[in-house]
Amino acid sequence: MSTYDDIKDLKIQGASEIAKVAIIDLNSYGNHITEVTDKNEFISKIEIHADKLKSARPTEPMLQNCLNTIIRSLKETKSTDIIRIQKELYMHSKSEILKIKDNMQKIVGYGISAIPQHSIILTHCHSHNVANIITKADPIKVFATETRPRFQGRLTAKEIASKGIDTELILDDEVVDIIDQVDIVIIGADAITKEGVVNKVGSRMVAEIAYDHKKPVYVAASTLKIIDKIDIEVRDSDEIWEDAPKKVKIHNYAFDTVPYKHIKKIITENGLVNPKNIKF
Ligand code: RUB
Repeated sequence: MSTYDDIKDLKIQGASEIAKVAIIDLNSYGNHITEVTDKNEFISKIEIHADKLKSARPTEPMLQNCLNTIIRSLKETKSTDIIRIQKELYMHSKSEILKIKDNMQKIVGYGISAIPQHSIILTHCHSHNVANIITKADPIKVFATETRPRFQGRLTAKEIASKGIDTELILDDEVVDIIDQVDIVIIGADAITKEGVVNKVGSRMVAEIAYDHKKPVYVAASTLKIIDKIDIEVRDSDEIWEDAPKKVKIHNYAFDTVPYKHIKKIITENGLVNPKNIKF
């Protein structure tokens, strides 16, 4: 199986992890390129491979932004020697990965500061940023939605429970039933767009319910996820119902957009940011 397949099939999930793995794959692909005669030919192969990786999850600006930065930097090189350019590819790849890790560390720090002591938290799907914040913040209880159809909420529940935190997995449809017990909602993001924050389908419902019940919604996301607008990935209907009758149409959008009206703050590497102050 290729990295493309692993990303497409959700063996690797979550925006930050997808971006990191794709960068590693691009670097490794570049280091195995032989029989090219010049820099342009090398970069054009890299671009084709990067486009394929990006197409595995079209709603992932962090993946797109990081790969684009690497390619842009490669294009600026004065080197003509392919071995030298391969070394530069390695350096640019390393620098993007460090940026992702560094941002995540800062987001965890700011995230902890946003969570009052002894809180009950609700989260949706599985976000590496959110899971890190929650485990460090040590809340008294966490509700995790199961997150149909791929059940990433089980990953969240398993990870958080393994740290000794009281964890309860709930049906996505139960959010409205437990929201009054919750102090704070915290979700991750795949994209920060002009229209709102794009995250796993169901995020908009969770945020709207929280807003109606006067519970603050925080989004933990690196600014590497900023993009003007993005197409929402449509996934295979089999994920929802494998042998559905042919006449039944199935809708399987992977993500939805949470309007900024429903978000209190975005936890970025620069601190707790009012969505109005995000620069596009
Ligand atoms: C995962 C998802 C996560 C964000 C957060 O969706 O919606 O909330 O990707 O990412 P999927 P991060 O499981 O379809 O990839 O891990 O960077 O916080």
